[in-house]
Amino acid sequence: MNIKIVSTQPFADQKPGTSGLRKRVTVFQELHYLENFVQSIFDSLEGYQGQTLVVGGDGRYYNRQAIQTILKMAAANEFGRVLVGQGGVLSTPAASCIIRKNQAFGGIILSASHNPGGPEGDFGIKYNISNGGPAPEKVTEAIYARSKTITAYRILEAADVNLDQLGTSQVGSMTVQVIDSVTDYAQLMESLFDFDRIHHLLTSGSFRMCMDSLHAVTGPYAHAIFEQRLGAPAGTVINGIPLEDFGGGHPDPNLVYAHELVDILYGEQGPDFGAASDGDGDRNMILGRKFFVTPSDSLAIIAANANIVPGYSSGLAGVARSMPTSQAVDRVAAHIGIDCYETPTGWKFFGNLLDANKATLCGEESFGTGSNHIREKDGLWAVLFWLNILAVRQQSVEQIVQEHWKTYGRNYYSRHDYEEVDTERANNLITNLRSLIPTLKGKQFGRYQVEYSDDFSYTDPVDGSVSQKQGVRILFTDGSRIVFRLSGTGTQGATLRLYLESYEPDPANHALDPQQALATLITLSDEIAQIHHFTGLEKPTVIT
Ligand code: VG1
Ligand code: CO
Repeated sequence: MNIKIVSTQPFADQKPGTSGLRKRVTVFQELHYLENFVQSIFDSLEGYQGQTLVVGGDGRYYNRQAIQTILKMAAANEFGRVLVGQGGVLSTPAASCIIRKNQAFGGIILSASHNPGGPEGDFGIKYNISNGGPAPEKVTEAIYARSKTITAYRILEAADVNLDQLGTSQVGSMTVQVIDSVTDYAQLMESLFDFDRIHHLLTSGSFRMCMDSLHAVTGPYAHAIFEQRLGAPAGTVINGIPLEDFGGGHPDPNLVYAHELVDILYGEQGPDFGAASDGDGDRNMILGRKFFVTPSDSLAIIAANANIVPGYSSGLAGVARSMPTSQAVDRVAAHIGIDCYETPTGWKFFGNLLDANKATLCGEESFGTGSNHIREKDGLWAVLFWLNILAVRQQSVEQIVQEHWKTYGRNYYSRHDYEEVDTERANNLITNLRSLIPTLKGKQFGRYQVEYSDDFSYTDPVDGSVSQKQGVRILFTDGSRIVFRLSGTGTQGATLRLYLESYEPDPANHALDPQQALATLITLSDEIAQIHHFTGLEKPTVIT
């Protein structure tokens, strides 16, 4: 067995963002770049020798090469066993499921999620801990600190592993097990939802659905679950063959990028239900016929209907949402009488709440929903949750949402993204906003009066860790909010995200277009933050 100790120099830019380290593929291909980061992960961990590591990715370009390197480095660093998805493929939720099921020490997930792939696209790498969830900040900070001082990495000289063949092989003294990417995950889904009832719905002839996998990782999972197990007709899953470059598309399930699905659902005689998922399968978009469900509403509706879904019928311990996510779920929590937690953006902040059984359901406005079944958000889980609700309630998606608004009121919501802004200009905008915070309280802007403003800071109720500067929020006396933060997942310049929310209790006013309902707040946001002035952009690049 020949372990090489390779000398290297640190890279200054290996700071994990909202969800792991994301860079252009070409950056990851630089000499030692991937190896440095992987060794920095291992160097930040303790007691993994002889233990199990789960490895898999969303199948994007460079996935296979990266996995071969990681296997040889894991062997040289004395892991005992690696479980790797067939073809190197594991959706993010499946990886989380497999870490938990096998009591693995942790996992490495290769994905840049919804960012485009291919040789000119993005790549990413993320470490998940033994609970199956993204490493918390103290771990990602340790990895970053290590990456700045690293001088060498360890790698075994060995032949590549055949990732396509199920079964066990050796890399030095480490065992590599190539496992089916879908089986464990599909079993978990079957344990949570009423598959018989959903099967009946999908085979009744009166209900049609369309699932768009956007040429990304959920294709095989969706085929196995919806078409094979639940009886939906062949062709229900579209764009279901994962491609290394996602067919040149943007594997982001929203009204802008999943336009093929949107056209189908908004076309004549469209299906009753439509859904899409992202590059690594943790996001979801839910559509009814000619009807879009915002992710924030979806979370609230899932919470309100959890009692009719087998895996959740014994009640929810609590719910959690990221700070920018709309307060629709808060109203449901108050109604049921359970706690609602507000966390910074990124799934890593939900882990402790789920582990401590303080929250059962979690969600983000960015098309992410999930529960304590794993420790990641889960795209197909959300689709199945909706199917279960539809199968029991026998109403349309639109009817279910309208009834929800009638009961709880409607939280109009939208996110405006300003992408590829010059980093310095974006930082200046935020610095300027922060300096305004002390002056805002009580100020009147037309019909809006500022009740409160701050730069969101979160103290984890379980371990007491504090995360500061998580977004500038301005709350108004009528419950409306605007929130500003910079993205932590982009790879080019900076992305400013503006989150807008206003609450409308009166059902007579529930049929507005959100951009219209939020128009005054949109103008106000520019007035306060001078978005146009600082970014140089006339209007947002993406509105969701
Ligand atoms: C974005 C979303 C955030 C999500 C993160 C990872 O982060 O806003 O809610 O958790 O992506 O999602 P940011 O920092 O760019 O706003 V995924 O599907 O990339 O793992
Ligand atoms: Co994702």
